[in-house]
Amino acid sequence: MLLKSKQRVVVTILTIGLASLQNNMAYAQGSAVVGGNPIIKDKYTADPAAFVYGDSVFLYTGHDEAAPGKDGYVMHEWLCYSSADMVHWTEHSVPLRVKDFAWAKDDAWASQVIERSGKFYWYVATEHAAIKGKAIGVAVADHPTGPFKDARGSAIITNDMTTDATISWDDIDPSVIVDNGQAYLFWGNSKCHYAKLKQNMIELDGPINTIALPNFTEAPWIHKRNGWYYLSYASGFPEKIAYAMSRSIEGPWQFKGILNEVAGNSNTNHQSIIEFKGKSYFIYHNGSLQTDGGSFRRSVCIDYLYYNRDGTIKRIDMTTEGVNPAR
Ligand code: FUB
Repeated sequence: MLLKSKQRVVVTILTIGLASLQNNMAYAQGSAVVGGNPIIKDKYTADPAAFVYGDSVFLYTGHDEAAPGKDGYVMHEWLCYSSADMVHWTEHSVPLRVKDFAWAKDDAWASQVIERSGKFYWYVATEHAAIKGKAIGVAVADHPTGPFKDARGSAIITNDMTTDATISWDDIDPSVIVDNGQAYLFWGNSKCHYAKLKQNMIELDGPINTIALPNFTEAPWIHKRNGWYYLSYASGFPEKIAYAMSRSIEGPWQFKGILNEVAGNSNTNHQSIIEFKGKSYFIYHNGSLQTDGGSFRRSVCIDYLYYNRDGTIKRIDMTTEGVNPAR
């Protein structure tokens, strides 16, 4: 009897030990850990862009593949995740790679997907193979998870189309909105540009304009709420996220200050802002994933975003807990 109870103790200890080992393994692989920031724990994800479609949020990211200890962006593909509650995320098979654009060379930089008339348009920044510098391409699909294909066979924006910045990476970070039937493309690094898009979403419909924004670095994100247009962007370097507001999408823009502080563990912060099931979310990246996270191995995080009564936005509280399941 005594022996049996000792055996039970041993079995219990072994069971607890095994469960804890399994938990640790799951954490290391990121397979079974749900909730908290960063939201994706099994690979490095950067430059989030989300949109709501039906009952789900679709999240598109870049994929940081730089080896541990190595500096520089190594990014060849874009990833897609979906969620019905902002906490449980399903990864979809890689829907788009740089090599899907025959004219592109490398660098799957920031992107955004938008739906129009049942088609899904994915605007991406990538390096052009023939025209020096970064360029913006657009892919199209019938479903948010693809398959996506190059919608034009050429870039919609190339570096030689914007001459007010002398760097070769000023044509990056597309953000798109359809407002009262008119689509607009915003983008830029060091200068913030915008242009109208034709109804077909794959051609410019007018001149390229430049918006003066204090300390604009990159990552413009355009969104609209209650009659206000919001233009948030990465400011300075290391980056904070700042924002401006306007009653008209074509400005004038009024600078409203800092929205999110320097992450501390990543030079970039790249934001996306959405509303889902009655709450507002700030989706961004930092370098907090153990053990090799940093500026070139970034991870997408989500925290709540709160508006003041006058439409201005409260400063974001970056947390490790993240958000609760949306219902
Ligand atoms: O991921 C490459 C570049 O870093 C993006 O295009 C920028 O927004 C910054 O996050």
